[in-house]
Amino acid sequence: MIAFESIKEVIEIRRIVIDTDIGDDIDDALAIVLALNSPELEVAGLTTVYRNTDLRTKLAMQLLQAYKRPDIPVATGIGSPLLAKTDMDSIPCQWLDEYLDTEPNCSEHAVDFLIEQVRRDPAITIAAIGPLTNIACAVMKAPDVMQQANIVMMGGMHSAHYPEWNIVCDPEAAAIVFGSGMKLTMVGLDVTLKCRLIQSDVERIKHRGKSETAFLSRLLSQWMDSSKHLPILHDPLTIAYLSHPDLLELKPKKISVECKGEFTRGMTVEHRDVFFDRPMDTNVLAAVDVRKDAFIQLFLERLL
Ligand SMILES: [Ca+2]
Repeated sequence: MIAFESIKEVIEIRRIVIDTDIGDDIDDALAIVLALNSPELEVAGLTTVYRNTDLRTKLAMQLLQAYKRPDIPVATGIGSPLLAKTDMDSIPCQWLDEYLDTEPNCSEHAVDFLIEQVRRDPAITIAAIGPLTNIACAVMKAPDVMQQANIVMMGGMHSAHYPEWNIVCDPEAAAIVFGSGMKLTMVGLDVTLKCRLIQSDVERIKHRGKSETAFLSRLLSQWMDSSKHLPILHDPLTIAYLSHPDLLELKPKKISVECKGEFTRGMTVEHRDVFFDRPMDTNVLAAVDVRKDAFIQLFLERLL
């Protein structure tokens, strides 16, 4: 059997920062744990975004502590969308019964943290699994630095018209990111909706019995009691793609974010030349298909 450290020596390690809205859907926590359990990935930091980011930071730190990685910095980011209205008093993570009562371990603002990470290591990947407010602000603050950034984001949909959550929460931020010229890979509902856990998968996670999974099991139980449905692995698929790119089929596309439409605000719109069935000047690599069974197997192996 090859030791974990030996594996780390022979595989190419990809450094990532995860920009997350952990605390609403359970899939952010599942995605972060998947990243921590992937020897191909080195998590250089987490940044929090959308609504009550102080609370999200506490939850992220609690999760890192459960997995014995309190050394990973968690930088708190922007709660308010650029222009969209949201209820800033609403409490995310209201399904969680307690929070870690400690000071944040990173005093740097998430936007500055992201810029600094890309400045120091342009090969780093930002895994964006929440609304794109922090990343849009980083682009506006340091466009030359962020032009080098590699963003892999969960969000949007190109095969149907639907206002996906991460885009619709801050369409203007998404429009800035899609129009920025950065290397952008979009893992949208087109593929993530195919990746659902079944009850027996959840039971295996809940009853794993390892000390580090006890906290995740508690989150999962409380979230399912509140949401009344099984997890869909939107954010974990985005993380799995970083260690196993062959899980997704990608195609270059030209995609814009609709910010004005009466019925279409927050939707991602694909531009196509319908006469010759070809994309126009492309700005995004978009996931068009997923090896679902291979992904679910990988996900469960890594979590368990
Ligand atoms: Ca998320």
